[in-house]
Amino acid sequence: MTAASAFAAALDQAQRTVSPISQLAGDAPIGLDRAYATQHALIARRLGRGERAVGVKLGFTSRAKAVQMGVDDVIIGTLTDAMRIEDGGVFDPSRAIHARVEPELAFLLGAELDASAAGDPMAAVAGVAPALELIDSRFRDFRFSLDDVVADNASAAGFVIGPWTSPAALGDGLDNRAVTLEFDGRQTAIGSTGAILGDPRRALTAAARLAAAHGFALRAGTVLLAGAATAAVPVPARGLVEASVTGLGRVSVRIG
Ligand code: OOG
Repeated sequence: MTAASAFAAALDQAQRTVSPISQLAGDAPIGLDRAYATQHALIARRLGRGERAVGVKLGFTSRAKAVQMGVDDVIIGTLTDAMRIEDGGVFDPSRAIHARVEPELAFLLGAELDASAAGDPMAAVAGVAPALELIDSRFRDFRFSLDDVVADNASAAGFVIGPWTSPAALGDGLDNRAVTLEFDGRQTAIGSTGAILGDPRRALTAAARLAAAHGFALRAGTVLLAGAATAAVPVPARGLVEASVTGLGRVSVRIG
């Protein structure tokens, strides 16, 4: 049986050399536990090179994404400081195999988010922001099983966070706000925050459950990407990609 460390080495090499690889175990699934062990080993390699873990991301919290990729379980991955791009900054698509972009919502934890804690998970949230996520599967043709994509750190490649709004200033709920994705001012995708588990606050509960089950920490200061509100769109060769969420503002990244 191939060890998680060997899978991690292959995924790490694929990312660093921008060369896609075959799915990890073909038709024989590697199993969710070994998939998360692989992801942790992959992140350990990155932390060993000096990166810092700064957050987590959820995948497949929306139907649009689950249908697009043919999987239907929510998954969790790790964000490092090296993946962060400042709002309005640049993403170089030549560093990715076949990058796609998704409009999202981000949470900033002001306190530890604990799966066993009762009550409103928003109590642990210090800020909410519009976000863009760049994903890039290390697997050929962007095709994978659930275990593969877990091992591949949920396809994480980059993320951009817009302006934070404090929960006290949010006003209306978070469950029905329009989300748009624009390329050079042209609308490319439109969705609703309600696409994220019916209400993105449920992403907090899901993250707490997955973190407890699979060995992730959700401490104060953690950024949490709640998952895409629309299907992912291939990044253009160059140009400006922007997302907006009603009442939360805009966030952008320049491709090129
Ligand atoms: C996996 C990542 C999914 C989301 O927001 O659902 C994801 C992928 O589709 O490659 O980030």
